[in-house]
Amino acid sequence: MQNKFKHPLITCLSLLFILSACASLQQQVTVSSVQGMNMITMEADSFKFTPNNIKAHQGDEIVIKIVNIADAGHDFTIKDPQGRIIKSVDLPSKQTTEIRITLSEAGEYNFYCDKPFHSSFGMKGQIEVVHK
Ligand SMILES: [Cu+2]
Repeated sequence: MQNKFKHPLITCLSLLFILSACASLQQQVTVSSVQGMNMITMEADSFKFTPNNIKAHQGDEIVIKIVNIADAGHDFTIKDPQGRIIKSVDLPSKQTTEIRITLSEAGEYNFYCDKPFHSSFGMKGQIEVVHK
């Protein structure tokens, strides 16, 4: 009984490992100023965010406009450099959601989709916040 259970679990874990290895960071994109607003447009799909590697400046309030092109609902959750969740927003299928975040600290803000297993499939990324 235990052996029967072990094999599918190992197969599943290996698959997750392979998938997460695919989820590498894309080329870094810097938040740009559009009519005085620090904007970034992002695409959410099953299972990735594009871009997933963003650079911004400390103290700035940024607007992330996320277009969920997938047939499935997703989520955008972001943590500050201390690992505290500062925002968690639903991204309904085929809709555009705008998220405002103030980047008060320098460091790495990690974001991900909090739906089960989506982040291990690659739905994650980072905002690197640097001093002005
Ligand atoms: Cu998702």
